[in-house]
Amino acid sequence: MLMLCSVAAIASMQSCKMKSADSAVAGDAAAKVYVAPGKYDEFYNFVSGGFSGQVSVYGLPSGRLLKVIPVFSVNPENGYGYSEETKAMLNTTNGAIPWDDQHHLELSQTNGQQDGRWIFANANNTPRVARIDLKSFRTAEILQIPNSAGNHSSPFITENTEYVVAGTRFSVPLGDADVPISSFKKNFRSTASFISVDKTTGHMNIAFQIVLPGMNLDLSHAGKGPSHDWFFFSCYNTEQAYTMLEVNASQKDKDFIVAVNWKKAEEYAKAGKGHKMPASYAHNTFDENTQKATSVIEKDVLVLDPKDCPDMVYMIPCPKSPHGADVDPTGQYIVGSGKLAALIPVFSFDKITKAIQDKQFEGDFYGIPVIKYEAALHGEVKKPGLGPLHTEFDGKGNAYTSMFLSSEVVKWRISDLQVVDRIPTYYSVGHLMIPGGDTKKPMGKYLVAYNKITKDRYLPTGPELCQSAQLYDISGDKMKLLLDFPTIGEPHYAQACPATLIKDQQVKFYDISKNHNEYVSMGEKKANVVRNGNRVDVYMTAIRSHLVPDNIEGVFVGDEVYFHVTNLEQDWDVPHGFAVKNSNAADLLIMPGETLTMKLDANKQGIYPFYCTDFCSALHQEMSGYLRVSAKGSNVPLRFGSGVVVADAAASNK
Ligand code: K7E
Ligand code: CUA
Repeated sequence: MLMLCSVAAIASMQSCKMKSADSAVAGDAAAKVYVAPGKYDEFYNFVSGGFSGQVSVYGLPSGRLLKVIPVFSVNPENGYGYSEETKAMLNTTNGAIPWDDQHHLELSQTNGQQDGRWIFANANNTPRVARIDLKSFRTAEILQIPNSAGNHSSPFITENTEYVVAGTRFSVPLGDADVPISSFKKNFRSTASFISVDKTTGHMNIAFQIVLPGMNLDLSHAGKGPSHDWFFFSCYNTEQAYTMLEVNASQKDKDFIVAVNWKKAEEYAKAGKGHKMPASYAHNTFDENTQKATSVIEKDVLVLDPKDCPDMVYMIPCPKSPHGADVDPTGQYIVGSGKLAALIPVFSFDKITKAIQDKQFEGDFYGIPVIKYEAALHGEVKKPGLGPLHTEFDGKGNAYTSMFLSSEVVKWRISDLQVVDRIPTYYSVGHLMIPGGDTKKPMGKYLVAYNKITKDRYLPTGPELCQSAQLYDISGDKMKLLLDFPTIGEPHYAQACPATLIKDQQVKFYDISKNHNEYVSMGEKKANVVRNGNRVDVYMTAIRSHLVPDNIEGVFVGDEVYFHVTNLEQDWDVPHGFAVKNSNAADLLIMPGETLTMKLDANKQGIYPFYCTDFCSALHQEMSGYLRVSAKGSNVPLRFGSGVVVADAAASNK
C-alpha cells in the first residue's frame, strides 16, 4: 500500500472526517443496494486481493461475497496449489511459490468493450500474469515475466486483447546479473513486456520486451480509438535512486508518462530489430481435457531497445511521482495522477501526435525524446484535493479521481477540467472503479472506492482491521454513498461487468465422459488400489454418500499414497470434499465429473480415517473410510473394498 505522509497527518485528517460519516449516507441508500434473497445482483465485481494473492468476486450493488478465486496463493478451501493437478500452477523458476501480491485486474475486451471471456491478474512480487477463465472462474494460465521485478503496471490490455502488458516497478539488471546496487544507473533497467493473447484459446506468450532506463514503471493503460496503437505507462524515480526512495525519488518536479507505440514495436519485432536474449521463466497452463496443470520453462525472450527502434517510445513530463495513468473512453485524453502533485495533468493525444510531428522536444532521457510538457498538455485540474492516485470515467464526459491523502473521490469534467463534485471516502482511498470505467463504454451508474484504512468503520477485530469497499451512486449530478463492505485482503484495482455478460455461460459440471485425467475412475467398478514400489495409487470414486474404496489395508510406513478421487456426480452444485488424517496437503474440493489427487506421505503406523469435507447430503457424515498404515516390512496384504465386497489384491503387494 502507499504511504505518502506521516501517520499523524493521516490520523488528524481522518478524525475530522469521522464526524460527518453518518450524514454522508443517502436517505434511500438501503433500497438502492437491497437485493432480495434469491435475487441476483446486477454486476459481478472482481476485486484484487492484494497481499492475499487471490481475486474475490462480489455482487453489486449488494456487496455480497460470491467467491474467492485462487490465483497466486495456495487455497485451503479447494486444494488449489496442494492437489497434484494444480501444484504446477504455482511453479516458477524459483520453485513452487505459495503466495503473491495481487494488485490489478483487467477484463478481456473486443473493440474496447468487455467481452466476458477472461480476466487477467498480475502478481507483483514474483512477476507473473494470470488468465482466469470466466466460464469456470478458474485460473487457466500463469506466465512468469523475466527481467522484471515488482510487476506492478500490469495486466492492462489493448482494445482487442491483442496484448497484456507487464511493466517493472523495480528496475533490475537484465539477465539477473550480479552487480553492485550502487551501479543502478549503469546496470539497472526497467522493462515493459508485451504478452500476446491468442484470440481463440487465450494462450499467452511474451511477444517482446522493451528495455527502458532504470526507473520505476508504476501503472499503465492502453490507448483506444485514435490512440489505439499506444500504451501509456506512468513512472517515478527518474532520479534513479536506489536507497531512501521516500526522499531521493521525490526530488524532481516532474517524472514521466512513457508513451509506447506498440504497433511500431510489433513491426520492429517482425523486422528483426530485437535480439533474442536467454531467459528462464515458467509458463503454466491448466488443461481442461486432462484437468491437470503443466509447467514448461521457457528459454528466451525477444528484447527491443529504443535505440534501435526510432519513434517507438516517447516521454511526457508529468508532475510529480505519477501513479495512475488512465485513458478516457474516447482515447483522446490521458490522465496522469501525481501522488505528490497539487494538480492533475490531462494530456491530449492529438497534441502528443502533433508535438512528435513538430519535434517539440525538450531534450531526451537516455536517448528517448522528451516531449515538451505544454505541447502535450490538454490542461490541468486545479486544486483537486491531495494525493491523486487513480481515475475512472463515467462515459458522460466526467472523470473521477481518488485522493489518497484527503480521503475523497473528486469528480471533474474532462472538457473544461472543472471540479464538479467531491465526496469523502472512509478512509484513504486507493483505486476506484466504475463498471466498464476504463473501456470505451463505461456504465456510469455506480462507483466503488477501495479503501486502505477503515479505523472506526467496522466492529474492531484486534490489531488487524479489514480493508473496505464503498459503493456510490453516480447516476445523478451528486455522488451519493450507498454502502460499505469489507474485502478479502487489500483491494487495489477492480473490474465489474454486467451479470448478463457472463452468468449464462457458467460451467455447471464437467462431463465425466470427457474426463481425460490419467487417474480417472469411470465408475465405482473401476475403483482400485495399485502398488508400484513404495508408491500406492488409490483410484477412488465419490458419489452421494460414499467413497469407494472405503477400507484400504496393506499400506506401509514410508509409502507414498496418491488418492485420485473422481467425483461421479453429473449435477450442478454437488462437489465432494476429501481429507485424510495426517495429510500435510489441504483437503480437495472435487467438482462433479472432475478428478483430483492428494498425495499422502505415510509416515506413521496407524489407522487414518478419511472423509468428505463438503456437506453433500443427509448422509454426508457417513461419507468416510479408513486407511490402515502398517509398520514397514509387516506382512499385511494389500486389500481394499467397500461394503461387503473386499477385493484381495495381495498378489500386487510384493
Ligand atoms: Cu494504487 Cu498497486 Cu494500483 Cu494499490 S496500486 S492503490
Ligand atoms: Cu460428499 Cu459430503
